[in-house]
Amino acid sequence: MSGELEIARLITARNLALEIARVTEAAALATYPHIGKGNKIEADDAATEAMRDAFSRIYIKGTVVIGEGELDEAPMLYNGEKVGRWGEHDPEIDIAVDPLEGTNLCAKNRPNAITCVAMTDGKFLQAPDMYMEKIVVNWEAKDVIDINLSPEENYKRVAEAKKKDVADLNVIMLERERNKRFIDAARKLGCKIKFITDGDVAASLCALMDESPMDIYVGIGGSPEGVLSAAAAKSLGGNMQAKLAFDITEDFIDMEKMKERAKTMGITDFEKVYTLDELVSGNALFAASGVTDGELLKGVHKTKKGYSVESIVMRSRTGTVRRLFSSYNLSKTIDYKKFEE
Ligand code: VTB
Repeated sequence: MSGELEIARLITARNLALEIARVTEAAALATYPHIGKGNKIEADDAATEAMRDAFSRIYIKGTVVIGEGELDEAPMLYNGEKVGRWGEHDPEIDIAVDPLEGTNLCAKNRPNAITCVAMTDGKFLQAPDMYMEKIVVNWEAKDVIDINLSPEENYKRVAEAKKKDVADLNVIMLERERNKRFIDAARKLGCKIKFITDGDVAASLCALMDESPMDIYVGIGGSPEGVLSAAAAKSLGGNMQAKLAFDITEDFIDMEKMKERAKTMGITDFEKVYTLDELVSGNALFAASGVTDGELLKGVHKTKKGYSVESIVMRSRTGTVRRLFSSYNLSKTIDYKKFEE
């Protein structure tokens, strides 16, 4: 076998999701001193720094396309930052990160703070960091959702697809005034609502995974979180639709400015429905690690020997979902630097 062929074989045989789990793990471990300490900025900074450092050891030509913000507002993992080793034969990958999804949840030690990374060999939707209306369901209901229909109609269709009474439908959403029409429709039909204070990537995972009783994630959250959720939806064979929310009437948002920004990113149709393939084209990878104990992932804990952290990794090409429970033994901590010279 020629050298090139061998390299090509090695590259395609790689399951990057497993390597990426070490990146989300590193970020989760770094949040440990900040869990429940009331300072979300410090927690986020620690996760971001650790995630960036962990990426520097991965053999990819990575570009952060959805990161902590634009270069002028985010010194690390900013949109456009190159990460990875950038070796000659390394694969080119677009990356979306949320080093700490649910900074408030971490600072207040509430459930479901996670660290997450998504990757694609295609493209992620490029949108401004703004609000996005989302609907996420698992494989059983993937063909019945339509974000342009009323929430009521979507709840009924999902209940029917999942062969359950609409009164047993578990709807999960952010508890926000802007979600009123999703709440009213669920109340009218008598669905069960699970309100979360923050963290709609974890909530989307709940709607997607068979381990959780949640049936549908709906409502308006962040657009970067939407893209990360889409990578999970694609990997798990579920579905997601989204629309950028240009009609939010909250004082602190200047919608005209948002529209201008969107236009510079090539978005001119403000009513456009984004399908799963438009949110993430190509193959998707998704990895997340728990920060605080949650429904799907245990958080980071101190153990007698070091730390423990739980992660989940998945990819769309094969549909494999892996759970990793990692115990770190601090007495054997490796000094990676010495292998890199
Ligand atoms: C959303 C949601 C995130 O913050 O961005 C939310 O997608 C912000 O909403 O998961 P508000 O502006 O109403 O607070 C999270 O919940 C956490 O980053």
